[in-house]
Amino acid sequence: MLGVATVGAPIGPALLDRLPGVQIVASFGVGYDTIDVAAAAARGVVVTNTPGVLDDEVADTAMALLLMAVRELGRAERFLRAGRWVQESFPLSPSTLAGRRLGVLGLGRIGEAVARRAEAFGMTVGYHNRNRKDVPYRYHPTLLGMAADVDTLVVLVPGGAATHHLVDAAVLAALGPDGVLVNVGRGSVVDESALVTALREGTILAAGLDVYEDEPHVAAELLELDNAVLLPHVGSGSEPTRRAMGRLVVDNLESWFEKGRALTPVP
Ligand code: NAP
Ligand code: 8YV
Repeated sequence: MLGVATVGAPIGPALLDRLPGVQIVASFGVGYDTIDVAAAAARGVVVTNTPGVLDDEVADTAMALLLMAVRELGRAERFLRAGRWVQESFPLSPSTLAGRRLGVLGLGRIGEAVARRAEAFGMTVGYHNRNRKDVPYRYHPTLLGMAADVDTLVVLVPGGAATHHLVDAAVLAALGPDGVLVNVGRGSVVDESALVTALREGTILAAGLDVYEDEPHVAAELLELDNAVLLPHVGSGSEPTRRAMGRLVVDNLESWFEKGRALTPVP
């Protein structure tokens, strides 16, 4: 076998050693935290991902989660479907979107697409990356500092050891009681048990999640919380976007085997 196309399957040294002829691992997705890139590089194996073609879809999902969380829209729909509208009005949401102060943890390709949308919704935008960028948004050198300055945190850093539990109890507390957390990055970035406590005790207002620590298993404590909007990792999940991702996987394989050059190798 000369090439492997994968959808999030763990790829490490043991598997690579069993496939000594492999030249390329073409992953269906932009995040590649399940692939041991160093082990691949050490064996001369190229790893590719699908950057860029899903930015708008995932950013739209982040905004949908944010709106649903702030305006309690999932809860409102459940209320209507339960036939309760004929007896009572749905309560007013305690908070609103316009005027919110957004902090993006991971202002990369998708983070910038979220920032553009947030501006159009009347929000101010700041960000925390390891490196400052040439963008018109306020840079925060620390995540805790940013969390203290904003009331809305959208997580878009990659998964992996370097970002594990970056969003912990202290960061959540700093967001404050009107705080909203949206995670479309990776579940491992957020300390889920600290998040459950914060949502339960009202340390923050609400959360919107597309990703979890133990997918596809979602903690029972999260399922019980009305102020958590929960999606099953569908950030990029439209047919057009998944087709574009699939096309890029194939284009990478074709380019590698025809021209000896991958189109979107990971760093
Ligand atoms: P990207 O362009 O590489 O952006 C990632 C950003 O995170 C970069 O700006 C990077 O800046 C920052 N970053 C990385 N490590 C950091 C750290 N330790 N602390 C602070 N900032 C850090 O990636 P992208 O294409 O926007 O995708 C981002 C992630 O979204 C993916 O890795 C994936 O996990 C997730 N995703 C989820 C879905 C979904 O369906 N929910 C779909 C697509 C992608 P610096 O290097 O300067 O730190
Ligand atoms: C999934 C994603 O990879 O691109 C990513 O990093 O998280 C998603 O697009 C995709 O759903 C395939 O599993």
